[in-house]
Amino acid sequence: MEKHYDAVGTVDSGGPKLEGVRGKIRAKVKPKVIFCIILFVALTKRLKFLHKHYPYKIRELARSWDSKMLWTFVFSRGTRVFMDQNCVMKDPPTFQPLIKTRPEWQFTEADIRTFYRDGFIGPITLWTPEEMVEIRRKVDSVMERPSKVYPTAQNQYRDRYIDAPEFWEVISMPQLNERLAQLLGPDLLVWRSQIFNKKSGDPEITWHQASTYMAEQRIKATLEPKNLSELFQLTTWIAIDDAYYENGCMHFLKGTHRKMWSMQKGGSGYIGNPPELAKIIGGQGRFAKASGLTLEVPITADMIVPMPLKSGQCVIFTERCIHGSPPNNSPNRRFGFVFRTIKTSVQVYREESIHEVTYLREKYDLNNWGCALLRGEDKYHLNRMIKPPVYQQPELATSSAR
Ligand SMILES: O=C(O)CCC(=O)C(=O)O
Ligand SMILES: [Fe+2]
Repeated sequence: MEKHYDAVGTVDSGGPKLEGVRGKIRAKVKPKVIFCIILFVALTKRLKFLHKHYPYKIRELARSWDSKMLWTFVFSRGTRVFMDQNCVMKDPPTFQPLIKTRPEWQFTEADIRTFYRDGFIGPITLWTPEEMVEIRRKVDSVMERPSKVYPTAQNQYRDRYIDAPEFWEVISMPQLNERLAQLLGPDLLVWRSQIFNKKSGDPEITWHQASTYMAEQRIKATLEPKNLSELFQLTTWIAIDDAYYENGCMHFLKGTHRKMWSMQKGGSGYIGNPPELAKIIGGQGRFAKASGLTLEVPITADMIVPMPLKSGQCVIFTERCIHGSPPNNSPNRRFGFVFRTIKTSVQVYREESIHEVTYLREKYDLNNWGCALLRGEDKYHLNRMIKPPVYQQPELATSSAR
């Protein structure tokens, strides 16, 4: 075999001119190939014992990036990338709800199965329109106060569960955490809350997904679960106002949570020729413009699930399920209150004092940040904790609405 190769090489050499070209190519390619080989060897998990001696960025890369992520990036010459940790989401051993609760909050086995099939569950009714008048007033009042969590940040609405008792009151309602516990287990932490106030005329939020929120720092996972392939995090999206198509309600691509999809640099926000709605959400809105990347997911009409919500309803989903929302073409705001929950075995922001969200060019000083115990017990003690703020007038009785 080797002899044949040599012979072909000699016969096909094409004379001194071609040899010269080959030499030039070899001279150019070799250092790159050698660099890649060294990088792969250095980052391989087999050399884990050495990783602690690497410079910070290489060390974190070795920890969060697997070989598929590295190969994809290097062999596409940086045009394709995994923006989050490559992993699969497996079904649990049983679809039985993980806790028993009051009948009006209890999911059935079929509900849990549907959640694992689709990646989300909703709409779920939490509060009546009458109860929402007071909740809306309280949530809006927080928006008028500056944040004590990140006083110097441009975004004053992030993680206000830490300083705003009105937010904690909403998040900690049993009709919410009893449902989350059926999917995630009895011990729960809140690690982030956000406001998605899409005003009239605001653009779409383009298709995206996350597993460990690695996209925020690119090389380092934000969440570190014990097992990447099980469910460890859930997002709850609560409609403070009605959310419907014209004001840009949430949309999901059902079933896309099973794996993390690679992304290509630039592009139009979608691949191929998907239905018009997929193109609208794929558009050039905030997320796409900021990251300049397109998810390599072929979208068909049957995958797209709109999630219009009445004020007081919510949807619970895994952030791994691709989601996004069209522009707000209505005269009204579309106000979503979002919080993110993890199992107590997940570590957040390991060794970080400033958290960077690279695609938004935002930085958060974590000095006042901490997780809050939402339910159960924290047996792991992996995270810095805060004592949730208590609202002084607990007159907001839990609703019996489903
Ligand atoms: O509010 C939206 O349209 C998007 C929200 C979202 O991406 C999230 O909650 O993870
Ligand atoms: Fe999201």
